[in-house]
Amino acid sequence: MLRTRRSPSRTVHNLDGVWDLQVDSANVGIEESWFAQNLANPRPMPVPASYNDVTTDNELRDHVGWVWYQRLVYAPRLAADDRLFVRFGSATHSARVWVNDTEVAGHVGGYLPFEADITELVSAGERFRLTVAVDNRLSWQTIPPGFVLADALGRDHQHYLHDFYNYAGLHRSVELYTRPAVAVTDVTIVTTIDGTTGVVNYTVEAEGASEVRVRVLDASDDEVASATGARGRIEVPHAQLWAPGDGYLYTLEICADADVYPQPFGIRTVEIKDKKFLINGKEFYFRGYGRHEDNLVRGKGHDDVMMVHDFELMKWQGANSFRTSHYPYAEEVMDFADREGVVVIDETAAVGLNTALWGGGGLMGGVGLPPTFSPGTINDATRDVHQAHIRELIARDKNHPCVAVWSIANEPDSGADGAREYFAPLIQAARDADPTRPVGYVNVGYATPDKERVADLCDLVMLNRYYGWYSENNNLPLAEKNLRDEIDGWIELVPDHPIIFTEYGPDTLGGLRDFHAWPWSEDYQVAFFEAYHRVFDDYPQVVGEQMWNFADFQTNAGIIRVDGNKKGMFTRDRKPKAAAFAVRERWLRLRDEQGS
Ligand code: GCB
Repeated sequence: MLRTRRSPSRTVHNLDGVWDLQVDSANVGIEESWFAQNLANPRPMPVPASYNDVTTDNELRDHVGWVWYQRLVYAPRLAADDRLFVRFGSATHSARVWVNDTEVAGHVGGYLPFEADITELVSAGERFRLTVAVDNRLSWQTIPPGFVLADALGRDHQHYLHDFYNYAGLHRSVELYTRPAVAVTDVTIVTTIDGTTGVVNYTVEAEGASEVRVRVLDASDDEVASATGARGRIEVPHAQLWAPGDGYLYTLEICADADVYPQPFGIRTVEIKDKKFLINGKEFYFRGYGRHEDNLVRGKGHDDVMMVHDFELMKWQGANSFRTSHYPYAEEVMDFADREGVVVIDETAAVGLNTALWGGGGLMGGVGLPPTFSPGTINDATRDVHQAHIRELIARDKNHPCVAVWSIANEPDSGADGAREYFAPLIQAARDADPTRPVGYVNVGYATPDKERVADLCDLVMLNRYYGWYSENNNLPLAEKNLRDEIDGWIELVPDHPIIFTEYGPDTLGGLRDFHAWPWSEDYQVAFFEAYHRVFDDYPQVVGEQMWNFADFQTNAGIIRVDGNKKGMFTRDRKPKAAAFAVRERWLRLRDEQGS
């Protein structure tokens, strides 16, 4: 889906601000047509934000089910033949939308945009009532999965199989936008490099347009090439490439009859060759983090201030990449990564397809669950939802030069019966949607090479490992040995696959120092990373290190989490722990040695 962009033929009206919100305590709002009038008992709620931490009300924070957002909106005046759309950056996890009394949109999946054409339902210059019901429930047929169980008091609880708080609400901007009736509705740009020439292959969708013209504008807005037709190949002589640390962007300005749509893009290639990860034909080593969209008070609400600050911290540390663990991030973040030249492993929201990890022990709040892939858990219907989600993600993010890899899941039960049958069609779906980027999934610690059933279908191995934390705690020498042994196993299993470590790190209480570098101290985190990095440096097959996590983040309640997960190199309010400085030294050195 195209991002909203202003142009001579398009306007964008931002609807962010303080909306009305009402909790649907008994989940009866739809039956009772709450959309048909002003909410009876609303409270103020900022958009974008998670609603959970904004107030002091437990009922709202822990609510399972629907909440209702509402506001009045002036309908803008339209030029002749223009269409008016309402667009949501996301609604977590599912939503239904009404304009006055008419339902105009519904969407399932909490991290991707959706929109509706509302032209016929509103009158220019008059106000209409915009109502959005948002449901935070997860089931075995949602991505991510979860299940709701009532306790002995009859109160519903949402259980989920992932280690971050189930923040919900309108996390991203809500916009009205206008565009001509005949308009650009999609564009796909694929670039290659031929000597010093950038080759831009493009395909535009603009149903009903009698003429499509495109111009390539450089970063100074000067035209450097042009073409006509809905698809074509354009050569940009002496192209300035998009590269890690150098986010040079061109714009493909598309004119389809009266519509003008500017699509930024970068000229670059990504590929895996001879076990190396190449960007523009040059070896690339990933330095960075798994992250979360997570902040004080606003939860997962997008915030430009925090976004720019986080990128500043990443740059300060010498990072060149991150993974959108464990869901698609806001479009603003992807745009900014393009602009800053930060390389992204773009991940779906398929986290927690793993009852073995979450159902058993009890440490993570397990309640005893059936096998991961079974008719009553992750089944064919889940796979269909997962597949649709992969397609939606790639449709949204395909033109971002920052995106170097598709990660189609985090820590699924990849050694279990049914895993290969589940994943083979999904990996194929990702390849069909985008034949140009490597595809993989992120492997869980216990799905070691002897158990693994999916890795050979992928282009690379991505590993989350916690030797020295969840196992071999306080025994880094043994952790180091086991890590080496396991890498040897992967090299034997999939000798052509490069390996990226997508998670590794211990929980660390900011401010706790210890002469003996015990677990939970800042000193242990420093020693832990030193051990892992020593290992990585010995294996040319390892082409990246993304530690866990950029910053501390909120999780579900549980006996191994104290106000959240503390594996950040920065605290939740972005103060550096000792490891932030130690790793900075390494990453700046690697940056100098590796050139990006
Ligand atoms: C993992 C998960 C991540 C958790 C992390 C941890 O393997 O992918 O979501 O937060 O471990 O800290 O346990």
